[in-house]
Amino acid sequence: MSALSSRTVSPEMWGGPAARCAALSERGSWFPDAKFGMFIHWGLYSELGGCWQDKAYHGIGEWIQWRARIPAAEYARVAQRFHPVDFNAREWVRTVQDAGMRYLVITAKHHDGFAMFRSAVSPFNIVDATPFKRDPLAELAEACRDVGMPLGFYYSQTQDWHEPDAVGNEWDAVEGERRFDRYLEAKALPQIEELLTNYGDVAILWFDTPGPIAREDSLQLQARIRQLQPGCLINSRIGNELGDYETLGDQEIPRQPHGGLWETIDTHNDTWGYVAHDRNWKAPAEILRRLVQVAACGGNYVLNVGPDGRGRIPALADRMLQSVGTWLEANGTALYGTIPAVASVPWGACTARDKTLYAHVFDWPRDGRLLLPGVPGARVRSVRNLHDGASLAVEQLPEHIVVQTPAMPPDAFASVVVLELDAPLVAQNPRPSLLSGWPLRMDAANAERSGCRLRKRSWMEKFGDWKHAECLEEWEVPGGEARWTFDVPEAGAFYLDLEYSSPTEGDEGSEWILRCGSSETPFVLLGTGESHGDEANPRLLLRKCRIGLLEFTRGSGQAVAIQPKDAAGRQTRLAAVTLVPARIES
Ligand code: H79
Repeated sequence: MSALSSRTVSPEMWGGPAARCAALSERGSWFPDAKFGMFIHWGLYSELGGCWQDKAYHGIGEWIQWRARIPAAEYARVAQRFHPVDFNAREWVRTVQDAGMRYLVITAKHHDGFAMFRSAVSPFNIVDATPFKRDPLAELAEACRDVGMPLGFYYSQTQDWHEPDAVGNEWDAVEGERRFDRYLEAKALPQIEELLTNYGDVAILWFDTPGPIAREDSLQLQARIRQLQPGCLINSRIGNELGDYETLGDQEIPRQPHGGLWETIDTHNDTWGYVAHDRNWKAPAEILRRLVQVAACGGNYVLNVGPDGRGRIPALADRMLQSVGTWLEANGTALYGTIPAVASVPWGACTARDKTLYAHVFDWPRDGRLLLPGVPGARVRSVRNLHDGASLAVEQLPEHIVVQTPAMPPDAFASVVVLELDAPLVAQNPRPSLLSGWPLRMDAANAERSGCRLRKRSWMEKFGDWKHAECLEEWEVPGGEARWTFDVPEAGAFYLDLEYSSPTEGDEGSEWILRCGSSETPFVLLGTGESHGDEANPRLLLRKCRIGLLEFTRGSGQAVAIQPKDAAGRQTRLAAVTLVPARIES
């Protein structure tokens, strides 16, 4: 087993692609309905709060030992002052509940190797190495059990910077050969056994960064869990595609519906572990938008909280979570236990349950008309606001539905419009509609393409702060083309914007052809530059570029298509095209 090297690790380190739960009925029946969970990153790094020797580190705080190259023995001394006297398991669990979250996953051991639980396996644990001497996981397990909250444990199975035999610590000198099997047998497996034996029911064992872990090692971890707690779910980051459900990339919010059982994990600011100087909090409206977007794609949204070294959840985070919880208290019926409905609507997202369709409207229509894609095979019986129950007038056309909406949104964050159908929602018009008054964004993944490839790109902005985009790349010249087809229920004029990144050097950029109806128009895309700090994961500088104005007449199945005209376009990474209403009187 090789060590993680700073140049060879790609987001594949987060685990394989789809993982499936064969025994979902036994294990994970609660999981797809839960929709919203809390992640807690808490460890010795929380005591450091993103600072080491008066230097502030920006980005993910739980990596501070790695970034400051702190020798394991010196880092271990932080434990002597880790005394989280303000930790209160019941308060934390109440915070989880009040936020409307339905499960909790906490770091039992992160990459630093420090166990946040009583462990006979290694003295490098919170009970034996700190003045605190309590076992917070035991207290949390009890508090969760009392309210029926599923509790999961994060365990870093491959990286352990405290152990010479494990992966990740490349700064401390090691005598002799590194033997991963020795670490697995002597620490990881027995500590996982402790977690599965001493804390009652464990809902999830949450692994991370499998990296180079061998299949037999992942299999051994899986077997031990199945033997001790057959009801425990395992996430895909166990490695080797052995998980019961898939965890997407860190901070990855999908844009398209995604099959199987899965979750997205997200940070509230730009770190998982507490960083005192990170003030980049997502506001409640943004958290809700991300939560609803994930649910509308069929997954769970797990939002992280990083308590500080005293065991306090940052006050701002706490207040914002309460706002989220207040919204869910009123609107949760439109979220919990729902299934995905429409992939993409300009004003928000849709979920469904049986014969009910929920439209989560984040951007309230200004013209009093909310347009939804059609629901083939079903009639709309009635429409109402979830907020006040007021019924709304509706017109059902073959390709879309028009709901008459009041001038003001009933809810400040997102108003839910409830459509009752006469039959369960089975399918929806898969083609997007170009609606007057709304921009229509069409992603790379939704293009019909030839002579180019769809690739998922992930890169870091601040350290450990991941961004993701699916892009059309490797254009053939000639021959490359991407085409998007949509319906136009009402004639109108729209700007075409492209979102792309291109490393092209020089001032000329690349020349392209836009096809729309019978017209063919050349246009140019300037180079945006790209940062190549990490060859495998270049930092994309996505830029929006306005190509020009297009006029559409009414009619279904219309298209825009683009083709590179010269070789300079080959390297372009195209993320999306957006048609933006120009609001020109006809
Ligand atoms: O626990 C949180 C992160 O600490 C953890 N996953 C979430 C839930 C995580 N560990 N690693 N990563 C995420 C990916 C990080 C990769 C990198 Fe690197 C760190 C890229 C550059 C620095 C690995 C180490 C690759 C090069 C050096």
